[in-house]
Amino acid sequence: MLSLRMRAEKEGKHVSGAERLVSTPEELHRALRELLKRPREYDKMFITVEEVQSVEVLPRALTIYSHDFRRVEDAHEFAVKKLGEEGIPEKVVRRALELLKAGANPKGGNMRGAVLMDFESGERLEPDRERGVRTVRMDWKDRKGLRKLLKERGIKKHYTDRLMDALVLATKNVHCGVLAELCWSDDPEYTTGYVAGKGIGYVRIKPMKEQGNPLGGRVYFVRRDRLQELIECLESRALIVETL
Ligand code: PML
Repeated sequence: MLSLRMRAEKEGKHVSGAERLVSTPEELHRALRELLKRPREYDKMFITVEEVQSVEVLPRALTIYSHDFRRVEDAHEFAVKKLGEEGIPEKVVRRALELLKAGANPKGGNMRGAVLMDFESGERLEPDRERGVRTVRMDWKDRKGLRKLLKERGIKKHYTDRLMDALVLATKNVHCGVLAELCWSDDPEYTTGYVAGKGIGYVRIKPMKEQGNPLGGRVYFVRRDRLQELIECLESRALIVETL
């Protein structure tokens, strides 16, 4: 199996990233064409194709829920409540919200990967604060079949790769031992974000930011012990999720 990864930059800043696992040359070409079209604007793109030896298979993804609010403030309060249900203290969630609002990269703007946040103290634990930690090497077994399933369940009228990419990523995170996650997009036009965890599932929340705002990213709430094992799982182990 091959891992295909894309990330794009504009003026030195991360703008887009995506990931696929493929088994045949045809799938590789199809996925490559799709990922090349993904970033709206960029001046540099990196494509990595890499052989992966062993792949774990997970039967189901996290369950999807969706909630819409009128104001960003209300959406954020709801995120605090849901992450509280997953055992993340309010003050830690508020710290994470402030971090993503301000841009978590110490050099300004977005990070390429995620913040690792100690779920008890709110301390940042990722070894590199510009790069963060990237969850890679995960994909769906059958993307076509998922379109149908999503439609049937009335969760999403139209399948989007963005939703499916985020869901498979959040599912891998929980599988690796991330306690909970907070995310919204760095795409200025996309205001839906989510919180996720083993108990609460994948909870889509809109709007997590104002339209036109280019800041976004991910915070993973983690236990500080066994950090190296967690990072190794997120960045190195390959995972296929079978269905919703
Ligand atoms: C991203 O752009 O990578 C983050 C997308 C988060 C929300 C996806 C969704 O559920 O629509």
